[in-house]
Amino acid sequence: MREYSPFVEKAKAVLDRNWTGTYTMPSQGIYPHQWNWDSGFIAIGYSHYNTGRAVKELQGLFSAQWQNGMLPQIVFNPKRLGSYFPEPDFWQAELSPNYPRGLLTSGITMPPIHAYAALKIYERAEDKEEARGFLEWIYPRLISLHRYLYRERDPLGIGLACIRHPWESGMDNSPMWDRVFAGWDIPEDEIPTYTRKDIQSEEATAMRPDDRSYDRFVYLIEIFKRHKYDERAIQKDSPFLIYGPLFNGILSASNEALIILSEILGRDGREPAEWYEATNRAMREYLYHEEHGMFDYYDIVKRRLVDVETAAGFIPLFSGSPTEAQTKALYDYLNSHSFCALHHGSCFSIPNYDTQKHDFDRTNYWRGPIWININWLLYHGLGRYGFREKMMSVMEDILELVKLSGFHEYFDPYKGLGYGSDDFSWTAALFIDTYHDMATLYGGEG
Ligand code: 2M8
Repeated sequence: MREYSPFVEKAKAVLDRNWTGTYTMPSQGIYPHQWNWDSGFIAIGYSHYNTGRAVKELQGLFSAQWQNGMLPQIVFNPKRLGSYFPEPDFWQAELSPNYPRGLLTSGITMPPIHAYAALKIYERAEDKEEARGFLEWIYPRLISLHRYLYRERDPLGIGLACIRHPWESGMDNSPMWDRVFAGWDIPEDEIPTYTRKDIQSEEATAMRPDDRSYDRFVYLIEIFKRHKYDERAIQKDSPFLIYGPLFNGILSASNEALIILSEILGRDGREPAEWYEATNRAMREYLYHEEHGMFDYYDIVKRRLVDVETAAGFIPLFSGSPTEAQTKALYDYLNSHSFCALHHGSCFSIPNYDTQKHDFDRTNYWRGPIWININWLLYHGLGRYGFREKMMSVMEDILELVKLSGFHEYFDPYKGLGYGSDDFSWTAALFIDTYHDMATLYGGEG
């Protein structure tokens, strides 16, 4: 453990550099605004040593919550406009009657890790009275977010929340979207003119989503605008409506956190308890892919599983959703050659996509590299089901990758090289959290 302790200070320095006074940028270059689930993970890192910042991080984000409860994917910093695409002029979120007046946001959401983060902030806060005040503030907002997801994002009424854009999944250009996009015939004139800001160099171009994917990303935004962000109208018209195991696994774990928050605050926790049961049941029933032995994405428009094997398919372990038989199958697959088995020796766990697939790409964004937030979710899931040795190896790899290559956005599963942005905030924040968890396991400082 001693070898990793200097990196805790380095991680804090990364977060200091990215802290703006009101929120933490995911990274200085490409992501200068506030991102939804990034802020949740970042707050979990801060919860170990700076409750004030953890609270501000979530308060800033929730101040931009829409009137229907939706928590936007991006809260734009007016002083930093110009370097990212798409920005508010493209989203035109003000077309929606639910838009938060006076603020600039995008028109989609992201995986709701925030109730989970709020609970961690409370548990680790030294001043419990003050932390309780924060919980009183955020609790109704969290309930309103989850209510929105169940009320407006479950077109089949089965207890799952759907996403209506790949960016809502957090995994922008994952191979699963190739399957979903297949067969879409978009007339050229329905794709608006736009200029990407994320591909300034050849290296970046090779590691970021391709233009064809971006055409589809912006095409979907055009549909949202056409319907003034009305969920029901979008659901009738859009070719992209997906129930997924990453979004719902996180939603479910946050429902579980809401049950505990309700107890802490002396509120009625029946609603989150019902959500928790319903979502777990629906994941087992609708998202489990028997032949793959893992969870999958469900395409609501095509009424079928997407048929893809990404690390997202293991995330329901995080929320305690799978049955015993499902858990066994999940573990066998997770700990196979496909996702870097224990004692394999020449890979880091856990690549984002089955390494044996023809379209696995170890350097391209969400098509194969290791992402620290996904591995953080997975080691918690493994721990929850008692897979201690595997859990420890995933934790060690998180610490080792950072020690080897720095606080990068994503990592090569074979060489451990760091790619994407350097000084990436959730890598730093979750390094801190993993370090503390590991220290606790070793019985040292925690
Ligand atoms: C990436 O996504 C943004 C769009 O949200 C982008 O590619 O421009 C993803 O890795 C996403 O999960 C992450 O939240 C965001 C900011 O770190 O970057």
